[in-house]
Amino acid sequence: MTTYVELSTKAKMPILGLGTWQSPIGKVREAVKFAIDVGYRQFDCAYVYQNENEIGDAIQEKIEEGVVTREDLFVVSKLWCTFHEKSLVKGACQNTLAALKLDYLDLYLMHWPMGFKVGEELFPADETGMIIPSGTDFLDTWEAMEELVDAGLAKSIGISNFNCEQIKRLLNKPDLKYKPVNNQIESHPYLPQEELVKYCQSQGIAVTAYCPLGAPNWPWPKSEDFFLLDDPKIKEIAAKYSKTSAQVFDFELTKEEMETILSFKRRCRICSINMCTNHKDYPFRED
Ligand code: SBI
Repeated sequence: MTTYVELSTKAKMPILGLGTWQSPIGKVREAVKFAIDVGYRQFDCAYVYQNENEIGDAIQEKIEEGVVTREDLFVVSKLWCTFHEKSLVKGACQNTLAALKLDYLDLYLMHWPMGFKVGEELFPADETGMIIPSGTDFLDTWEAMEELVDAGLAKSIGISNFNCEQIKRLLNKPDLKYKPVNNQIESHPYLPQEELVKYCQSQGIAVTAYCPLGAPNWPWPKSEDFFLLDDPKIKEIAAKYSKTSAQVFDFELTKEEMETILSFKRRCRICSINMCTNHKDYPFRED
């Protein structure tokens, strides 16, 4: 049975999605097909993951097999930072749609509030290794994303990695046509981001957590190397229910157990994307 969260557009978003970052070409097709077979209905994709074509093949196969219909699925993708110029947004979305072999996305997110220099390189860097920004403003990029809704390319639009101030700036845009329905942010017991979550929810913005298990396969060193799934307190709670640390969906924790998990003193951001600290719209400056 799929459990949903209702977005401000009234669309129903399955609460559990398959993340596809680092799911390699040659393997992601089987992963997506298997996920559909076992009941996943939300797929979290992005242009920058460079695997959307194979994900599209898998989705098409499962639709052709009659296992699911397009309407059963909730497909999310994200506008990459090198496409923030207003003139590039529609083409970027159409590229993603062509790769996924879909005629609409259920949700299209602005992957980061930061625009990068236009070009083939996904992370254009200067000789010191720091990002080369574009001169774009995310408010303008948002206007181009609003047009995707009117053109029928995206049912809903949202944001990712936006901090509170940036969300306020977007919501206060005088001629805002569509509010973001979702903010996808890093959130796990070592960085629950309760204030940001509460603020988003107070504004009708549903929150999606990324790295919810502490990113055990993170490809780079973590600021303070940690393995959340090995945390003794998490293991203790898991053992009580005869579960693994990662299995959290078919049973309920007590209020006290939730409090224990939310009161971890250790605070670690995994995805701090340090090469962008020079960017005017770098979102994590305050911590
Ligand atoms: C990539 F495809 C390459 C690098 C990279 O670093 C930061 C984290 C990120 C991202 O921006 N969104 C992700 O899901 N992973 C990423 C993705």
